[in-house]
Amino acid sequence: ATVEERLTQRIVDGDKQGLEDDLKAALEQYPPLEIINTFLLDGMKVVGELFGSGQMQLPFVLQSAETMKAAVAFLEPFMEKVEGEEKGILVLATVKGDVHDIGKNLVDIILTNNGYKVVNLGIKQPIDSIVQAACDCGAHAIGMSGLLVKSTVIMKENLEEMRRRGLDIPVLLGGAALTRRFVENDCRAAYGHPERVHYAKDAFEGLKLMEQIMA
Ligand code: B1M
Repeated sequence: ATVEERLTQRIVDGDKQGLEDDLKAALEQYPPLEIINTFLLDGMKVVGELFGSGQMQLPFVLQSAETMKAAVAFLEPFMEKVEGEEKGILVLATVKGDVHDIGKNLVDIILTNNGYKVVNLGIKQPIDSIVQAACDCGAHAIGMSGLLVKSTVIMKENLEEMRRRGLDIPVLLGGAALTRRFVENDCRAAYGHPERVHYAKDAFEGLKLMEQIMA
């Protein structure tokens, strides 16, 4: 198999043995983010399909996730970083009840490498903690991630709560279960400032939106 195929298969199999050697070989041909976005995420897609159709059990999904995290951690130091003044502050969290954090952490890495300060609160964060952190650090935006269908409902409730508190801070929403339509119809209507609620399909769109917010 080619190095590209091996990397995808390593994510599917949750196989870390020799992972770094394959990543090093791939780095000779591709920039680190391309390795993540193509070969590694292709593997996660397969894992999602196998799990969704009952052909893969949860402990193996966890192993795949750990392999993905190890790969991202290995590649991180090889990524290009923008030097200079801090461009803005984002408070970032996976919402209450949700443990998925690979996508959220990619958003953190990409924004941090592009000059933003990211206050990454971690997983299962209730809205109180998110709002508190945003106030404490003077955030320019709040980013919420969530992969479960349940989490999309939580995001909407969070926006309702923020509206009750009279907040007007811009919000980025992302995660596999979200759709642009749900964000633009339901989530926007829940917030006092609909035009400040944004859907980010992927981490790069998150960066683009942050640049727009700070412009
Ligand atoms: Co879970 N899981 N999982 N899981 N898991 C999904 C999400 C699922 C779709 C799998 C499936 O059934 N096919 C399904 C959800 C179904 C639903 O809600 N309808 C599911 C389920 C059911 C569950 C459990 C309930 C299983 C159980 O316990 N019976 C459980 C939930 C626990 C909980 O949260 N309370 C569970 C647990 C787990 C593991 C712990 C084993 C593991 C997570 C490990 C971890 O994250 N540390 C896991 C994994 C790995 C997955 C899949 C296979 C892969 C997720 C992933 O990391 N993708 C996933 C399948 C899928 O998503 N189709 C699945 C790669 C990642 C880069 O993508 O996070 O979408 P993603 O991020 C993207 C964009 O969405 C975007 O940028 C990234 C790309 O650049 N993005 C943002 C994300 N957040 C953003 C925020 C932004 C901007 C962009 O700004 C703020």
